Amino acid sequence: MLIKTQRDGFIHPASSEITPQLVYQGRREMMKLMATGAAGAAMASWAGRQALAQAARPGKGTAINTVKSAVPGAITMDKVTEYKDASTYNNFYEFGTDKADPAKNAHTLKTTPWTVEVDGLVKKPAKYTLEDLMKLSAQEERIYRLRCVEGWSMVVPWVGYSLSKLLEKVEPLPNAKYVEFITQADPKTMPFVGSRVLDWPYAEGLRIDEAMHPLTLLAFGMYGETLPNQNGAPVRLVVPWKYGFKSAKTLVRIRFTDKEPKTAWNKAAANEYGFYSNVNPDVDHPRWSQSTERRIGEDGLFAKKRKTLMFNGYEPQVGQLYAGMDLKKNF
Ligand SMILES: Nc1nc2c(c(=O)[nH]1)N[C@H]1C(S)=C(S)[C@@H](COP(=O)(O)O)O[C@H]1N2
Ligand SMILES: [Mo]
Repeated sequence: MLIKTQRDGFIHPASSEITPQLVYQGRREMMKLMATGAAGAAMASWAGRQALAQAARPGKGTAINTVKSAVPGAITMDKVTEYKDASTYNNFYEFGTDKADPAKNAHTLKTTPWTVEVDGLVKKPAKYTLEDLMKLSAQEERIYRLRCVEGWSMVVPWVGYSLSKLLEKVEPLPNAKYVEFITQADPKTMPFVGSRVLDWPYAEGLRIDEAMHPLTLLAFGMYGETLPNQNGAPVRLVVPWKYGFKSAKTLVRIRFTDKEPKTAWNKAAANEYGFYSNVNPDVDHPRWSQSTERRIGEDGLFAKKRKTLMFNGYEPQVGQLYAGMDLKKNF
């Protein structure tokens, strides 16, 4: 009980003072816990990591006020990846295929004005300005693991809210079964749109129950600030139990459909990238194993040390979505 109170009592302060105040507050929370003797090692490290995540703020983006997420599984105890690693080692093919390319090239992305259209099989199709979209629900901080199909993973304090908050607003029709995510494809501001690696726009899809799952995050920021361009500004998806490519960046349209949407990587190589793409250590990529991963900034550049977990460790939260399915066939 005490631990719950302590956690819930951890509220982010407003804007300009975030860094020093949170570092201080994180420490104070820890001290209080130690003093009462109620601090499990886990709780102490949770507070510590909150402080760490905030201390890593770069101070370049605009601060976003957040509340701590109450969604089960939304805060992992893993050590938060350094901001500098999470923002310089990226996949964002619109800006090049090298991991260092997006951080170098994405400054040309134009994020204002920005609108996101939500339509298809819904009663109330709508078009949101970014500002309206950001205000639709309270911005939460969630610390998620994200695992790339290529074998690296990161732990990022994302800022956003459950995608379901948006999807409910448009009132999906009974025949809507899937949600398609369509991203920006502007050759004027995205130098590699038009390259033959992928079909543009980069598109993704989820089954409706996956899209509505509270862990599926519509993200506007990370590390307490607006997203840097290379991480998918101004708005992206984060689906923590699936391989990273499902987490589409620069969203412009969300469409409800009755058929499984075509997805960019599945179109590029259907035998390598299935529709579900749940993180699964037992299903190898045709060209490499998926049983281990390398945590960026932690395990050394060439070491692959960590065992990959089923559903990226989110099995307690999402396992039941796939009850009775053959996950080797539906990879
Ligand atoms: N529009 C778009 N979204 C994308 C990609 C992309 O190339 N274009 N790459 C995906 C892949 S493969 C991964 S692993 C994650 C990486 O997110 P990060 O750079 O924020 O870590 O973004 C995903 N979203
Ligand atoms: Mo990826």
